[in-house]
Amino acid sequence: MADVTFSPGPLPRDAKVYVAGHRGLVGSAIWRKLQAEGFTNLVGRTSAELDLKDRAGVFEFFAAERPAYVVLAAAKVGGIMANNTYPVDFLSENLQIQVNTMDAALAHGVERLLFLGSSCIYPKLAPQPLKEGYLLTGHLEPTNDAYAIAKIAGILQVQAVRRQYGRAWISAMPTNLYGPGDNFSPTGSHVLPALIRRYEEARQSGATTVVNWGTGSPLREFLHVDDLADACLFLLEHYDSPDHINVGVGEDLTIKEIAGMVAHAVGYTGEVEWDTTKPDGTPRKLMDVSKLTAAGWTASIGLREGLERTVAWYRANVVAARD
Ligand code: GFB
Repeated sequence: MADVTFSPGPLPRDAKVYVAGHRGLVGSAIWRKLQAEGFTNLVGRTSAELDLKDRAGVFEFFAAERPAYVVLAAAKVGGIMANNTYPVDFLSENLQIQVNTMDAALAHGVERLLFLGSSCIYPKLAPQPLKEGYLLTGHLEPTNDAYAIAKIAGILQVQAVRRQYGRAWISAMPTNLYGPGDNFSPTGSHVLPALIRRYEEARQSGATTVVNWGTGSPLREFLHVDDLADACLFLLEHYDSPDHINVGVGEDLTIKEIAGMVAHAVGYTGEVEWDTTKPDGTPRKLMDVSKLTAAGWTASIGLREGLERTVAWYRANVVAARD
């Protein structure tokens, strides 16, 4: 902590904060959180207004806006099939977004930046729960190695900026996320929104069978995105280290179990089949959250409650928008 001019403590509520990716699942939750906490000078750009892959455009944006703080929540993200099918896009687009944003933030004097990664940075067969120190100790899960490599590069860039320039930049690695504003595309989404949509559509149409992907036996941990947003502000105000820090709930369940919870939350009572030609992905990725817990933060939204809220959001926003 001695290598930086930033001192952890409350961020001034009138400071200019740039939330990169403020329309996405994570960025929009962080935006809501900062607004609720009284931040009055938030800056965001849609991808149509500012393409973070456009290096010159990103530098122009930073020169004009000069944010004091940056939350880097912009990324190309997707579920297991999207990652597996489009590795070039996940590698190249994420590297460009990160490098451009961090280079421009460095050039324009940003002292404090939070970079967000993912639990898929850890080796496929790492011991569980995943401690931060397991990074780069083994082979990655092949279905998302391209995305993981981009995120690992981001962690390294944050560390390099700290080492070379003494800036108080930090990295947080959230576990699998869900919540309002998620992508509910049947082929591109993560498992939770996919199940919510599939079960809801089956309930509405009276279908008696749904087909999920894989064997249902992999274990996953789910964090509500509003909890992540709360953790992000906590970290911006309290955490200052070159080492990335895990953000999760510290508990996981099988995909079959989560499917049962989604069926209950949605009110689907039919049969469930498993298409084992679809990939399972990594068998387990449970975060060790002891570092974050010791720092003073724990998640507060239980999975049952979070699921009910997400189903309600889906019905009010996605289903209603289609009707
Ligand atoms: O959420 P998910 O796509 O991502 O899939 P990962 C989790 C598990 O749910 C896998 C199963 O075992 C899937 O086979 N699953 C069952 C389904 N039915 C479905 C379905 O309809 N859709 C989806 N998507 N899955 C991603 C990575 O891995 O996790 C990203 O690809 C990122 O890089 C993200 O890190 C958090 O947890 O396997």
